[in-house]
Order: sequence, then structure tokens, then C-alpha cells
Amino acid sequence: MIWAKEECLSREELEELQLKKLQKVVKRVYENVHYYNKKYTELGIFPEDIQRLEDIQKLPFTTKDDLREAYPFNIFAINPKKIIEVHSSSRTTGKPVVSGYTKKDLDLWGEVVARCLTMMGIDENDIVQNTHGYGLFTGGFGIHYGAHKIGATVIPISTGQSRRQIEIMEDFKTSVFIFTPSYGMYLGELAIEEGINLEDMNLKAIGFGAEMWTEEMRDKIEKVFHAPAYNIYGLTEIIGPGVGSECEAQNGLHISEDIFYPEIVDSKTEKVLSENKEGELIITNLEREGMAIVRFRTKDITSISYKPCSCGRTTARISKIKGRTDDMIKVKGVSIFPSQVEKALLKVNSIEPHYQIIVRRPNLMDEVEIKVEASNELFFDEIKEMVRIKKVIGDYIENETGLRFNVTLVEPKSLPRSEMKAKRVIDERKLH
Ligand code: DLL
Repeated sequence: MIWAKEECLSREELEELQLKKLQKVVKRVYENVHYYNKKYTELGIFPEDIQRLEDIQKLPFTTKDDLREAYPFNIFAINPKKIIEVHSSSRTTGKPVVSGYTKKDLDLWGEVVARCLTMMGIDENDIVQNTHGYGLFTGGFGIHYGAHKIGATVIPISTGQSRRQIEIMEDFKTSVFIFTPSYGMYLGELAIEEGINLEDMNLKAIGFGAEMWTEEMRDKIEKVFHAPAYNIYGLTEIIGPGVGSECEAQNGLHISEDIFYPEIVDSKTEKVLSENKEGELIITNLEREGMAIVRFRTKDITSISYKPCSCGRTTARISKIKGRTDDMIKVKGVSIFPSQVEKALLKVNSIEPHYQIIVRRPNLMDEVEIKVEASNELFFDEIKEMVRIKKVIGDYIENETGLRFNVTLVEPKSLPRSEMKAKRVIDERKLH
């Protein structure tokens, strides 16, 4: 089944619709958002300059930093009173990106996720166990609204309580599991450990996303759960999950192009690339009321294909995200930048500003260690003081990133030095 007729428009029909919406959105941000008004005025670009779809290339990009600067509500394109829900990209206490939704936006969010769930063969007969966190993270609520829209039954269990997840899956006859790939791998192992025969379960589909994964991981998940696993993509700045997902062909993620206008650019030259060329994904939100973001630099690396799909949809498909152009990493679903860790470390005396972050996945769950060089004095100090400093470092980092790191103090000058850009993060999870 296909949820919306907009998923099957001819290119001409779609482009006509996109242009109309683009003209409207550019006018709206120009008139209502100080950030865009200032930027466009400085560059001498005005809404009337958008005559054809390609004219979008005249417009500057919007970056995560721009949105952070507008923290918390200055990027909203509407009176904040009309915003009825907010989400945020990660639990930093610095300046996270805040995403605001009007009533209409929540409906739109439900609509795009409904399209994704339908692509995965899910309908009103299904029971969806949603293990994404309900809170500022967009995963929980986004999937929830989409499942409601198609009339499925949602189990809003959220993340954690892993043994209970398995029990509920068995008792409630879950037919769809939604999780991040790493959490799914963990749940699968746990079920096997508990002696549960997943083959006899009612599972029909799995929706997974929010972080990088490998085809080997998908393979494992599909084998363990005896159900096909479909990739779901999205990001807080644009809406949350639902920007794109795989259909039964599992061959690229369909983008709801009548709502999200995608471009692929060379991240260095910033020029738009042609079909199938790998580059950075840029998205313009053509519909959102609360936060109308134009040409957002996702930093996600992918390519795009406009070839119609065997499923009957004509919307463009992006390939699985291959990596990022920046140093953001996701650990347990939380986005972390080394700069946040650095900020936390600067608050601590008795250490040197040399550190290394190591991300591992020993028992299918992410763990993150930070090695920090102790100062000479600290290194020869009492154990008691070292233990205290380790706790202080852990607390500051947790406060900054929302995650607990295992802190290891190492000898002064023992971490590798580099004349080039320091390699701050070692990701041993091998996700791409
Ligand atoms: O992760 C939204 C989401 C929730 C997507 C649930 C899918 C399922 P953020 O926390 O803002 O939003 O993180 C967005 O996560 O720019 C990518 O780098 C990464 N990401 C999201 N989905 C995928 C995916 C949610 N399917 C950032 N594959 C994005 C690889 C993904 N990376």
C-alpha cells in the first residue's frame, strides 16, 4: 500500500508543487525570521528571485551553528505561542538545537512517519513496540504520531527495561519493533539468552535508524528476529524521524520530496552534485510552520537517485548514510561533539588539555571512555585525589553531553601528539 498520492507524482507534477511551496517558504522566512531576513538582505537575495527550482542554489545554507545561535526560539517562523511541542537534538546543556512544532507540524510529522511505516508494510492491524526514547529526543514521539496516524496500536515502552521489552513483545504479540540498530542487536541477544524462540513470534517488520549501522548488523538483526529490517532516517532540525525510509525493496530511502526538498552538494566546493554522486545532504523543509528551515546542511554523506522504484513510488531515494563531514558521533543515540567534552575538561584543574575519546561496543551496548592526561602534580598525588578528579571529570562531561563516560587518567605526555588535526575520537564500533 502507498500512503499518499504525493509519493507517486510524475517529476513534472512534483517539481511544479515543489516550486510553489519553495516560493512560499522563502517568502515566509524572509518576512518572519530575523535570521533569514538579515542574511538574505545582506546577500541581496529576495523572495522574488526564486523563479525556478534551481534558483534555490542562490540561497545560502543554514547550519547547525546558525540554529544554535538562535537558541532557544529565535529561528521559529511563527509566534511562539503557536508552538505546542518542542524537541531537542541532544541532551547538551550548552546550546542544543531546539525544534518547535505547531499543531499542524505535529500532524505533518505524523503524516511523514505514516508514509514510512506504510512503506514497511505496516498498517492498522499492527502492534508497534516503540523502544525509542520518549522525551526531547524525536525518536519516541515521531514514531508514535506516525503509528497513530495509520491506526496501528503503539506500545510506548521507550528505551531500557530490556528484559521487560522481551516479555512485552511475547505477551502483547508485537508485530513491529522499532529500535536503534545497536539496541536491537542487544535485545536480540537478550532474547536468545532468555531462551525465547523469536521465530515463533508475531514479528512482521523492524524499523531502525537514528545512528550509523552496517549491512552485517542488518543481517544479524533480520536473522535473530526473523523479520525484515527497514532503515528510517531523520533529524531533529528538519522534523525528526520520517524524512526518509526504505520500502519493501530495501534499496535506498524514499524522501517525501513534496515536503522535504533534497540536494546533494560537494561539501568543499558547496556546488550541487548530480544524481548518484556522493556528497552532503542538504534539506529544505517545504511545509513546516513552526520552523521553516531552508537549505539545512545535514553533514550526512549520501547520494540521491531519481529512478522510480519497483514499489511504485516516484520519490527520490537516498542511499544509506555513509558517514558525516564533521566529527559528530552518536553514542547510545545521543549526538556528541568533541568540543563539548573539551569545554567540560577546561573546567577541571590538575589535568592537561590532552584527551582521547574511545567508543566501543563490547556487549552490543555502546561504551565511551575518555583518556585524559593528568598533570605532573596529580599523577604523583594520592590515589584519593585521582579518584576525586575522575569523578569531577565524569560529572562535568555528563552535564555537558548527557552521557556518563568512563574516565581514565593517564600519565602526562602519554597520549599521541599530532601535527595535523588531533584525532580526538577513536570509534572502534566499525560502523562504516
Ligand atoms: O536521530 C531522528 C531519528 C529518530 C531518526 C529515530 C530515525 C529514527 P537526531 O538525534 O537529531 O535525530 O540525529 C540526526 O542522526 O543527521 C544522522 O547523522 C544520524 N541518523 C539518523 N538516522 C540515521 C540512519 C534522529 N538511518 C542524525 N542512518 C543525522 C544513519 C542516521 N544515521
